[in-house]
Amino acid sequence: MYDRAAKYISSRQRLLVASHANPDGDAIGSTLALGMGLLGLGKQVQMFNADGVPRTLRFLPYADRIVKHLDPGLAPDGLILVDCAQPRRAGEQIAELAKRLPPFFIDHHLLPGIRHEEHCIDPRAAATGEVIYRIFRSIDMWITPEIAKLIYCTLVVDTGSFRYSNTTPDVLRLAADLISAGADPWAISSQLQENHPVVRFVLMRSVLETLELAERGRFASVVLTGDMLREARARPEDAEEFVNFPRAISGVEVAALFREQERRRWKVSLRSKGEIDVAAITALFDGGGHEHAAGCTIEADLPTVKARIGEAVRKALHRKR
Ligand SMILES: [Mn+2]
Repeated sequence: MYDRAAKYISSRQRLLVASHANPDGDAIGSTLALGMGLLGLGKQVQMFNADGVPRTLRFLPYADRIVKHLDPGLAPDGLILVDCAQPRRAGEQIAELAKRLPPFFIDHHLLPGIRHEEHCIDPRAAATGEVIYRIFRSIDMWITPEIAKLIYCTLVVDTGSFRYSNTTPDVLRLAADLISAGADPWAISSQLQENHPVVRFVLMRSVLETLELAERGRFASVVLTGDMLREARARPEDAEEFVNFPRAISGVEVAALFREQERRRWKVSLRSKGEIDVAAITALFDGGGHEHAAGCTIEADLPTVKARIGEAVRKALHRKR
């Protein structure tokens, strides 16, 4: 599978690398690591994200190289989507381009509807950054200290700082190699986790006020409204990972964050700490994700959204017992 990526790259000269909008550390770290690696190989490269780089990730090497608007002069002969298996999730510009330039996917999630044998998708990898590292190693590319930092960041983010079950011996060996290659664990973790603007905590206070427990403490949820954002003078990205608070409560198996997108339009993020497959729940509402982290968007008022999700969670919890 890694030789497919090497082949795709070697037969192309002008590459566009993009990931999903509303990007996380794996999306941005992977875009930059791959893009910079390709530049090092002498390719013409454009790195794109429809939403740009969130404030929390701007410390990453080369972060200012990611553009929000495609350079019409590039005329790419290759389109690589990292950590993003649907062109429409990368924004309209990419979705439009993907119609004439079929994307090559580099990812660590198996996805329905994609011919995996034509792409580079390794479900054993903890992060897309790990897949990119293995592609680079398969072509004997030297890992620069900057690329090591970028890939290390993808691991920290996608393994929850080496806490989740995807923290395999291979991941820790890879992390050790990246530290040897120049990644500084504390420099990266402190930038990612101890560098928040105070408005994040003002927002957190209002969100925690909404905490509700149901199903005898097995389901916990919080709400984030547009008014809360405005009152705290916060940006949507200041609420990153808020769904992890209800999940951290003892006894909780499923956690939800109901987030107002616009009037009567709610984004629901679900997290599972136990055996409940939350992707099966969001699939009922046309959403996506995986077993432990999934999301969907529902158009209705908040009580209705809560009732629908609550009912689906109740059924899932019931099926388990
Ligand atoms: Mn990922």
